[in-house]
Amino acid sequence: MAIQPASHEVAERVERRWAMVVLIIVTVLVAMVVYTGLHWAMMPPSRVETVRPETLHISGEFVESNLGSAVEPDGSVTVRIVAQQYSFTPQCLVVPAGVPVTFRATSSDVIHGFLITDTNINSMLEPGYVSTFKTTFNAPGDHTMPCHEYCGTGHQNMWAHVKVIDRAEFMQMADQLPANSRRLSCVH
Ligand SMILES: [Cu+2]
Repeated sequence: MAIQPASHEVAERVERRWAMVVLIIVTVLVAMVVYTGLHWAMMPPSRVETVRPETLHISGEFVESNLGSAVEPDGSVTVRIVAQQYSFTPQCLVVPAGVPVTFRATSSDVIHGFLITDTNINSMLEPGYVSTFKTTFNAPGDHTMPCHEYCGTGHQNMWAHVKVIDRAEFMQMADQLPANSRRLSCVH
């Protein structure tokens, strides 16, 4: 009859094996964070900017008439967005290709997700905080912007469109805006 190893030896071997598995998982996850951070410029927000979610619609930069795309004096574009259960305002964004675009977005109720397909934009929108993101769209095209953070029973229907158009066309649209409005969107 073979000599059975003592039970504590077996336990030790099994524990060491599982600890190794955990160590490998943690190492892979850290490597993924470093890789996406360096190569896809995917970063957590670097600063904290607060806003009062209960007065978004009354005053400040997130009032409805101020949402959408605006051309800044330096030629860059700022897009302001509000997420709420279960839609984004505006529902259709229009931005120029080849121009630095800054997104400023927040939520008026619960946590929502902010992701634009085929770009490095992937963030969370939290009530009380402004999420900012800078990017440049290389080429004209259509992207979708789904909410990818479960936010309630209507979550799966929550998404918006992003239309990237030619720079000259965009600037022409911006020039044709009425004097009382500086914001562009493709919502009709
Ligand atoms: Cu949502």
